[in-house]
Amino acid sequence: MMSIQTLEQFVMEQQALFPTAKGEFTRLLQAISLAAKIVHREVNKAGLADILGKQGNCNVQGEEQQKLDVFADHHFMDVLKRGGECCYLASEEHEDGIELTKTKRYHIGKYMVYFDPLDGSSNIDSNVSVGTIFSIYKRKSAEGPLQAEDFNQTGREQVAAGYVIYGSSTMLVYTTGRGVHGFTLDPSIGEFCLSHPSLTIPKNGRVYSVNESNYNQFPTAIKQYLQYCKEIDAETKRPYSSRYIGSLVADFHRNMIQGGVFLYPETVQYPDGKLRLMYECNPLAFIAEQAGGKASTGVIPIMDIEPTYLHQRTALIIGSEMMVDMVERYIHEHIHVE
Ligand code: P6P
Repeated sequence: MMSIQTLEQFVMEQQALFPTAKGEFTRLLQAISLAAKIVHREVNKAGLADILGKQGNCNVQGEEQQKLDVFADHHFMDVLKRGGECCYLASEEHEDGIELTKTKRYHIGKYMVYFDPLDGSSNIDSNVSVGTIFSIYKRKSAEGPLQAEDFNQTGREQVAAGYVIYGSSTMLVYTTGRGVHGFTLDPSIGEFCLSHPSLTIPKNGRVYSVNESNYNQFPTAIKQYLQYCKEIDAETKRPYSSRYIGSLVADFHRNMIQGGVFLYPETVQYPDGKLRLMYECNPLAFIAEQAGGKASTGVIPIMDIEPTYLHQRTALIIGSEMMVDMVERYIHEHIHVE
């Protein structure tokens, strides 16, 4: 009989490895886990409760807010504010981050959390998997107002990152730089249980994920790579399979499990790429690299990008190491041909 290890037990065991730890990170992850369970409950009954459809407002991205977007944002903000471990919260749904000065413990929380509360929410009404993505930093400045050095931290300085996928089952996948671990929610006991210890992404794969409708807008090197994917070659098991859900967490998670590469390159509409650095690309890049995969713009590693703006965008090529390498090779050769 398989023994059950909950997320809480797992994190406490990890904390025990650091005798000086005071449990702040454990409490932070418990808060994230609680918000994820609350969102899970609403996502799973969205079709029943009056929570489907559009909120009628637009978020700072100019995107129509889905009711579940607003619901998820509210609950992640609420549990993280009340948890007392954070000094700064930034959400895709708000133009500016929120600096938390005093917490109920009258000390300044040491963590900065950037999150996309419900990524892929435009898919909710069609019952497609959606997700939450979070990225965690430690403040660098001493107590007092946060400084530029706190906001300029690259993805390399994340202390933790993770995502929740609300799909056929609800999973929380996270890393603290010591491998990637996946937990599946067991609603019957209300706990995330360890189901994918030490998750690794296959070094190679046969799946590529891209919105092909943007083909004519892609850089030439990307077009050439997509042609490569379609060529018939038994030795390299091509043509590959094209799989695109249009929900980043769902596309990324499938490639984590099966192997594959996800591409959202620059387009005419999104000359810097569509996806957001701080709360989509950096956290998934941290997870990908910790799982033995790779994440880049096609030219530089995602986690080396210098942050300049909370909602800045970037091109994203992420997944199996050998597949990302191949995309980078096409881009590198093309840059040197032009
Ligand atoms: P497109 C969803 O809106 C999202 O932010 C990601 O979840 C997804 O990968 C991407 O946009 C899809 O964008 O332009 O292909 O619809």
